[in-house]
Amino acid sequence: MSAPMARRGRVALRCARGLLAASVAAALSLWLGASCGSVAPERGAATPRPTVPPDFTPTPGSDPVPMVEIPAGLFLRGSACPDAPSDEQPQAWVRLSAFLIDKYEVTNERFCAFLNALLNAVVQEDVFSAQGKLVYKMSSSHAHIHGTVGQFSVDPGWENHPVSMVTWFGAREYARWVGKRLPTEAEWERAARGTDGRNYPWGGAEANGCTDGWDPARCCNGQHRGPGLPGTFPVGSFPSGASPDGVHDMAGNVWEWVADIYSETYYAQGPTEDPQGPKKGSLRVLRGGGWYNSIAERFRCAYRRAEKPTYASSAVGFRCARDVSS
Ligand SMILES: [Ca+2]
Repeated sequence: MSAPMARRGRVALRCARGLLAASVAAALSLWLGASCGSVAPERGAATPRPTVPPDFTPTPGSDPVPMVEIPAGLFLRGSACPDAPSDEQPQAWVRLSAFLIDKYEVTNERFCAFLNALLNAVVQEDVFSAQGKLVYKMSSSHAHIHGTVGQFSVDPGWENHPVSMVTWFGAREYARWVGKRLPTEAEWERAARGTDGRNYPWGGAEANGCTDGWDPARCCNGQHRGPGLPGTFPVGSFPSGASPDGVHDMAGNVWEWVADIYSETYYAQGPTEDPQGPKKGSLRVLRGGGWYNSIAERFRCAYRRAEKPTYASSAVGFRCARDVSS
C-alpha cells in the first residue's frame, strides 16, 4: 500500500471510530464535525478549533528532503571577540555525536503535507496542538497555506519557500510526524559554521571582528530579499552561502527554531559534550537571521535569539535533524 493510501486509510479508520462514538455521545459529535467533515455542528454551537491530534503515528520517509551527515567531533562554539553578546561567551570546544540535519529549511509544501495528513477539515483559521498550543498562524496575511474544499494547499509560487508563521510547537510536531526531531542549539551551530569558529557559513575570521566576512549577496536578508511578502527566496537559492558541510540558508531566509530552552548563561554553566539545553525556562532559541534583518550581526552563526514557543512570525521557520543511528 502506498503512503498516501495508508494515510487515507488511517484517516478513514479514525473517522469510522469517531462516527461510532458520535452515536452515543452528542457532545463528541461536535468534535467529529470538525475532524472528519461528516457531522455538521449544530447551529449556534461553538466551532471546535482545528487541532493536531495527540496520538498520530510518525511516518518516517514522508519528508523527502536530503539530509547532511555531520560527523562526530569537536567544534568551536560561541564567540571570543570583545563586542560579542555575553550569551555567546565563553567560546569553547564542544563535542557532538554524529547527526543528520536537513539540507534545506522546511518548505510550505512539506508543512502542507503534514497538515493534510493530520487534519481533515476546511480551515481558514489558526491550527493548534492537542494541548491547545498554537501550531500554525494561518490567519496571518503572510501565511501561504490555506484550507479549501476539505484540504490544504499552498498558494501558487510559494511551494518551495520556507514555511513561516510556525510556532516552536508546530515545528516540534512536524518533526515528530516525519520521525525526526529539531536540532539542538549546538548541532545547529555546528552545521552552520563547521568546526573552525567562522563568523558566517561561508567564512569570516572572528579575529578580525565579529562581523568580518559579512556578504549580503550570499543569503536572503533585508539588503537582498525576495520580492513578495514574506520576502523569502525558495530554499537553496544561495549555494555560495552554504555551510562547509553543504547545508543551505543557515544564514538568512527565515530564522530557525531549535530544540533548546534559552538561557543567557548556558554556555558558561552547561555541559560541553552533546549539550541539550537547560531543563527549565520559558523561551526557546531561534538561529540564523531572517529576510527582514539588515544588521550583519543577526546572521552570524553564533548569534542567539530567544522567543516564547508560541511566537509566530513571517520570518521564522525551522528545519529538522535526527540521530545517525535512528
Ligand atoms: Ca535560515
